[in-house]
Amino acid sequence: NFSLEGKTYVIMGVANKRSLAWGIAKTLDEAGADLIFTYANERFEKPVRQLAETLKNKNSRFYLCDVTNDESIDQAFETIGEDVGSIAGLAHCIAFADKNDLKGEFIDTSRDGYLLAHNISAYSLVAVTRRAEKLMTDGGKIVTLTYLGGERVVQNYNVMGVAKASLDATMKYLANDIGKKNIRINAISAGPIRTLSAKGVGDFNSILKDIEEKAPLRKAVTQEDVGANAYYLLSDLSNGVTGEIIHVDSGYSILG
Ligand code: 0WD
Repeated sequence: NFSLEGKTYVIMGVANKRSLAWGIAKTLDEAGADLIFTYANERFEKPVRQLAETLKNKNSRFYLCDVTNDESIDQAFETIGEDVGSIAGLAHCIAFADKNDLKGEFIDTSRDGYLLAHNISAYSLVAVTRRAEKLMTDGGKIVTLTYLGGERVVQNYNVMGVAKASLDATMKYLANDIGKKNIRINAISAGPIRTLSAKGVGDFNSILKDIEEKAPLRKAVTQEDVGANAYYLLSDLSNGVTGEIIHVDSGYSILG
């Protein structure tokens, strides 16, 4: 039974219709899930609500959750607990770095820029998982989004690559902690997709062109590809898999 009917999932990081989080939301909606959206800032509430109106399931819920603020995360997950009780899974699709740190040389990264990128892009997974696991009373599944720039040097990705390396290790240590509660956590390492966040990465077009020309599948991946793999990781289809990084990148990462 591949249906997610009667199961509630929290989706964090929908900024607009191009967001990878939105690709995940659409796939889970197709499978019948109930969705909860969190947004970082009041100004995202309206666009996220408008997007959610286009889903099949009209019962989505919306909560403010700024992952840089512990009280905001507490408040969000306490309210979610009161409103829905138990959740089946969570998609963490959040990252941020100062635009100035996503070009030029990594060596010039400031202390503040380094800490900001790690705070929002890596520590947030710890902070969120600690609150969310309490709501996963019948086991659970968590997925986060990472990128190849955390495994090897990708031009311009700079401090975000170092934050993704931290995110990858964070995901594995969390897997070890929450596994005994039958909660699994995995990462999707997505190939480049044009989103709001991607706009911040210097010379993003040439990263995209490279995958279209050289990756085994000779094409860029889509929001739908990420959604389908997230469905796998957020459902019982992936039972037995935790602490894993799945590359949804047309095979690009196998190239030397
Ligand atoms: O090529 C790509 N687009 C790839 C993205 C390739 C591989 C990985 N990823 C990752 C990103 O690093 C990120 O972790 O996917 C995740 C989602 O990114 P996205 O879908 O590419 O980008 P976007 O649509 O901009 O969503 C990121 C969102 C933010 O949007 P804004 O407009 O605020 O930058 O992350 C959220 C926010 O919704 N976010 C926060 N959420 C809570 N608290 C915070 C915060 N403080 N800051 C950013």
